[in-house]
Amino acid sequence: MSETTVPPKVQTAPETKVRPERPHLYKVILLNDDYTPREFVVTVLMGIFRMTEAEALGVMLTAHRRGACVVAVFTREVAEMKAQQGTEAGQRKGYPLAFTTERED
Ligand code: TYC
Repeated sequence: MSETTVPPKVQTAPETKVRPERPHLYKVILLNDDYTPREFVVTVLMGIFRMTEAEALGVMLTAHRRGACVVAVFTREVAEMKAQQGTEAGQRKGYPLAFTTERED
């Protein structure tokens, strides 16, 4: 005896595909100043942005020479958190080190 129950055929609306919006991306920008020691900038970049020493050195030197350098690109929350962490790391040492964020086009 097969007591198999057959599920009733229910009329459903055609599946509507939900496609979440692609989130905007934000650049984290390192700003040059005349006071923060180069080595400290490199240490902060390595610690917060998981860069190698060579990468951090390159970014620090670009900011030093040109006034600013894009460090990395993230979603808004992550970019703002990392910019704040970097800026606060400088403030704790009394340095004017500053990171900003800027939305990509
Ligand atoms: N200009 C600083 C100095 O000569 C070093 C420095 C580089 C500071 C990059 C900030 O984003 C910066 N000590």
